[in-house]
Amino acid sequence: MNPTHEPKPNPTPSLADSATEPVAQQDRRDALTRLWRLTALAASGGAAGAMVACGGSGSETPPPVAGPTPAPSPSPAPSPSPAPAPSPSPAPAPAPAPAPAPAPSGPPVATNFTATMAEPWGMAFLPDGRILVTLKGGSLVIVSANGQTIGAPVSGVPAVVSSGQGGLLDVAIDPDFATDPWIYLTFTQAGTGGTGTAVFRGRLSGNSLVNGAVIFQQLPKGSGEHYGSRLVFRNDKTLFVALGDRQQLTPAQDVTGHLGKVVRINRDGSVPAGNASNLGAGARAEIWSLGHRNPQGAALHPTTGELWVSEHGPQGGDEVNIARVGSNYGWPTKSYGCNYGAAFSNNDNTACRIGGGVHAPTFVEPLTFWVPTSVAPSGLCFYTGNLFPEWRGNLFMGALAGQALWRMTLNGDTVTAREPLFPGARVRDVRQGPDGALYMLTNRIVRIAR
Ligand SMILES: [Ca+2]
Repeated sequence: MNPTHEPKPNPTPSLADSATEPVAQQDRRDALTRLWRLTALAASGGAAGAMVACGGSGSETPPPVAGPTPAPSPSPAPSPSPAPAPSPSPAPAPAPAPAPAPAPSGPPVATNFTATMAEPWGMAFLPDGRILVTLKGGSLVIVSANGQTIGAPVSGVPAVVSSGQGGLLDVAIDPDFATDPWIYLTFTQAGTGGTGTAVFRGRLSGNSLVNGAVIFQQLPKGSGEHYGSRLVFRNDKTLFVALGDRQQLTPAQDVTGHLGKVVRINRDGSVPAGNASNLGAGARAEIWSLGHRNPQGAALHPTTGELWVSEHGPQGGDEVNIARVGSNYGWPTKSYGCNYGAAFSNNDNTACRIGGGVHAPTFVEPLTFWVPTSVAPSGLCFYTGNLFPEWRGNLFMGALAGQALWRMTLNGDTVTAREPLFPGARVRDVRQGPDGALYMLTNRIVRIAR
């Protein structure tokens, strides 16, 4: 990869590649870090809004911001301006004119939006502002729009194998949810040969899923971790499913199976036209792209409509990629990370990188990667809201081991800078709310607003 894009190795995740960041950003990050530490424990909900603006449902248009505006209330002001006319009578002291609606300003503040939950994994906003949250142990719950109530488990969810990284994983709502309320789930399914990721859908009716069916199964099943998985609807209403390699390595290059692949299916599980056509005889028709290790973040780019994914590297080598049809991302042949236990010094892992690290020309280079250690990337979200105009078009990524929310600035498809925000918790998922706030999933939902 172009060396100018390569992050500087640094042992401290919170300072990684700081050399690429403008000084002002570093100062800002330091301020944010202090702010987060101050506010992390301060429980104070805010109003929530409705519908997801990133993550699982790409075909939705970002709703107008109508949610919680910062404190100064733009009340229905009768007097539009400080009355310029000289008042003939000095008598009644005019009420102070309400301030005009303020432009969003002030630092981002993270507050606890919900109580803690048991191993939450994925979340999706419903059109009415409530939030679906999966719990890895096997439950789907609905959080009220104000974050105050976590409902009883939704019935009709399939039985899952909750062990290690497996369980009930991602959730997405149908692009046409308003008229046909299908919910889609990824989960760890038992079957011949072991376990595998599968996709289930059911119609949400009250606190139940009805008409439920498994619409896709990752094959072959087996043992190991690395289930993936994220669900993202493309603008044509087909469904991307990001699938891990199950720690089996070479099957990520085997086109007769679904391990280490992004697949694309129709909402009923059938196979749409337009998937990879360059993979030769015997290739699975669902395959969109291959050579992925364990993609646990995915989001649709708001203007290009392309699928961006984050995936875990081994020891270092976490990546962000644009998953393009028929493209091969190199695992397990190439990685900027090293095999577990490989030694390196001075934060320079170049000598132990798998296959030398460099992907091109045989495979697609990552847009950005993390070395020499892993941050363990999870959910992805492009910010398109109005609450943080300075963040519009940025890519956000949760980090588990790295315990932060990463913000990446982009110039087209190039990651131009990145910084970790709100350190101190494992961030499993991140979504934009209809109010323009960011909602990150740690062991609860945390709302980032100003
Ligand atoms: Ca790769």
